[in-house]
Amino acid sequence: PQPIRLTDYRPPAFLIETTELVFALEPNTTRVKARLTIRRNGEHAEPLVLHGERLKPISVAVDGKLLADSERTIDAEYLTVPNLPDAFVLETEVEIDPEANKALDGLYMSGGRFCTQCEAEGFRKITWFADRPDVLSRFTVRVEADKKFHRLLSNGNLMESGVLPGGRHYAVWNDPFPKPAYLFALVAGELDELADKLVTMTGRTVDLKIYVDPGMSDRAAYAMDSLKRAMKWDEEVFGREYDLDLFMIVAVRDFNFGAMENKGLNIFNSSLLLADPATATDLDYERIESVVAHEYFHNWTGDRITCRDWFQLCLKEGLTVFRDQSFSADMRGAAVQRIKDVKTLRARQFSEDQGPLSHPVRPGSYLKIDNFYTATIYEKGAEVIRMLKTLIGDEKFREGMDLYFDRWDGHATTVEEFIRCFADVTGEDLTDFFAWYEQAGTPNVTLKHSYDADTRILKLDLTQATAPTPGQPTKRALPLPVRIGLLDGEGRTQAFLRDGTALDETVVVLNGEATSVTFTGVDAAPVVSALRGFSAPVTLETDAQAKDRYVQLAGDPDLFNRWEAGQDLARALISSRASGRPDEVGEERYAEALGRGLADQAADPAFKALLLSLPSEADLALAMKPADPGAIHEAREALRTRLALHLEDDLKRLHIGLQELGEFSPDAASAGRRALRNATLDLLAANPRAEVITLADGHYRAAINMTDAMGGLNALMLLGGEAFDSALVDFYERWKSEPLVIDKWFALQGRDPSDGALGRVMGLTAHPAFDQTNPNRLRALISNFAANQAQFHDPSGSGYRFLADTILAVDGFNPMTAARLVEPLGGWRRYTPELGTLMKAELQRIAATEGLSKNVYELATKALA
Ligand code: DPP
Ligand code: ZN
Repeated sequence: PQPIRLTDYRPPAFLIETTELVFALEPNTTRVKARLTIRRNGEHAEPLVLHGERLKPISVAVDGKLLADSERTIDAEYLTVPNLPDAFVLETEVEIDPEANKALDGLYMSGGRFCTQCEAEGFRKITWFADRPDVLSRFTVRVEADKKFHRLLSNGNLMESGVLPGGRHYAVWNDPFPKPAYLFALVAGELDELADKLVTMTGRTVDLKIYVDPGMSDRAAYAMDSLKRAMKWDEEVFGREYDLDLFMIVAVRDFNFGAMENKGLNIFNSSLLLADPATATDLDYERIESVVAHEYFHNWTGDRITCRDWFQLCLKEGLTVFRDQSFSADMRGAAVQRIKDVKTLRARQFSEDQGPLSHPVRPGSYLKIDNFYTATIYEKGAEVIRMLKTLIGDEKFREGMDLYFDRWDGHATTVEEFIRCFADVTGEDLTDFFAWYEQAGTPNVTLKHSYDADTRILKLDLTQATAPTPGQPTKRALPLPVRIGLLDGEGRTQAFLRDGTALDETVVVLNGEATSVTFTGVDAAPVVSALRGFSAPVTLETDAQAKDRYVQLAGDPDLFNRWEAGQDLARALISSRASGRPDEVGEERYAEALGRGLADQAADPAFKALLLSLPSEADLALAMKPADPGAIHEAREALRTRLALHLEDDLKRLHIGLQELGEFSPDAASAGRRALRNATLDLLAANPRAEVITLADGHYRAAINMTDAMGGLNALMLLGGEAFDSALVDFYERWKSEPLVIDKWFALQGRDPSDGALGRVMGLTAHPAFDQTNPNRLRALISNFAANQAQFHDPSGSGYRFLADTILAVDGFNPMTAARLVEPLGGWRRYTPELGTLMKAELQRIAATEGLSKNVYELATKALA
């Protein structure tokens, strides 16, 4: 297969001004009629080439005249019609089979309902079209179906509806906003409605409707509340108002993505929409809030202004993630949100960047764009926007955004044009900054400090370097904002002078390979608190000593760095253990510092919960070269056991003291207390004894919400034995009719770090409730197992073989989801040679398989290159 390259971009040869579609829905034989008004774009004589895949052709007509077979060509990917006038009407009819569509793109069925997923290239599986984001068209959609499909939904406004002969009915929808085909949506089926209203900033009333499985509308209440808060927030923070009179969300159970921002009709994976205290955890609530906001925010950053081509994906995704992170920070507290976002970035993006699949935020080529919905495009894309805001300041950032909305509303554009808006409002040349979009890899920054007590001068020397990544052997220096403050030996903030100005904190911009900066008036030997708030997506090495980290852990006013100091200390202690040199004195000291952190009355419980959790095994594996997951797991557990022993009384006291007495509330403060209480139990479980088993069992059985039930079950899993076995049976029996809860049951067992996990996971694939055609269920078990460092990386290689077998099986019907399972094998070069060889062999076996999808082929071959 030939890659598609950014440099090959050509404007569309034809534009489609209006699109009228008629769907006669039937599970196996849906007829789709399209009437397109088309205009030649520029002076040329090229034929019309429209995308179309898996379509059964019925007819093609131009300006009312049916075309003979000789007048057009239809192959597996295109409809080609030569010799056309400059403006004409194309009418086509095709037949498709939604029920057979297990790839879950285009039109398919989930739970007996029709639904669609068109991003990135699903629309071509519905009808012939210019399925590219720079062809924007006005859509009118008529949906006809049997009355048992009682809601008939599409984008925009409902124009008309009524009954038809033969027990059928219809609805006609019109979307006044021109949009690319990837934002098209259609839903038909039996659904309950939760309705609400919102009055916008200019006083317009918008109807809000969430459609869910019958009987589930109560569970959409939190999503509705999140939607209303997100709509108000976008008005207040970005000045953006909603545009249609109706905004709809539909939840479906079978979905490749998390959710999709179709104009006026978002479609959600039900796992990111439905919640009540009994069945959803606090993490579910938090994700619902952020994803509902994310998809809503796309209305401006994605729908009204869309991407010229798929290389610009970060234009909408990185920016919209930045917007949803900012929203969550305002809803839930900036420091805790930032720590969680950085944890995700490190776990997903940093590991991607250290492997063969490393790519720039704006990639230059691809085989399947589906493979580029990555942590780099999303999470690093958001970091780039955050840095831009740090570099130019809040006001200029807002001015630039306003200009972007003004200048590009209603268009498909590029990252260059986005950045140009900020260059225009600041008058700055942002050419260097643009390199963040084109250069892959995580820069490594070093910081050295020298302090002269006599002159009270502090000199900081910063350098940066980025290791080569595939296709980019040499790297340039990037403009890097490093936020810095100083503490004294007691942890108090020290003011200092920079160019004569007294400051508590400053941003040093590392603009080349090396930069030095001098602060004067520094009264005491400083502890340098650098990269505050994680001001750039880099790895940082400093000359700080353990004693400096303890000063920061005790009281850095920048809560990100306070947390980070603890993580750095833990990383060092775990790596000493993993290399056979445990630092027992250091471990005691660390435990004592954590104890003081827990006792700090001023600190937020959610923050303390983060303080208590050690760096993940995946995070530790990134720092160990080569990585030995077994040794990391042992070392991390050993440190946890020592902490549990040392802090036992504190942990038990907190566990009792934080017990919830009142009503459940999903708010951030209550969730923070539950997180801390569950974190204490998690740590106590590292020191297994009968007493702790009783405690965990009591926690599980007394739980009146899913957060605590999962906290108890997780602790029982870590403790193992009969109590865990019986709780697992109890949990399943209790929740077997709730698919989202049973996903959690599978996920937990995928994560089980105890020996024999693979055998149990393989056994679970034969469980009657396991269904590999449902992406949620598949990922619950398989992706969690592949992230289970200790067991997936079993020295026998059996974990790798199992994953490869699963990828090949799933590729037969759902390539997009199969491809997302390849990544855990991709990091093979980072592991010990024994493990790496076994991982590589499985990638080779995958790549050599006949009939592989482009999706899996691309990732497997890139991982081997
Ligand atoms: N639906 C996915 C998202 O919102 C892709 N656009 O990120
Ligand atoms: Zn998005």
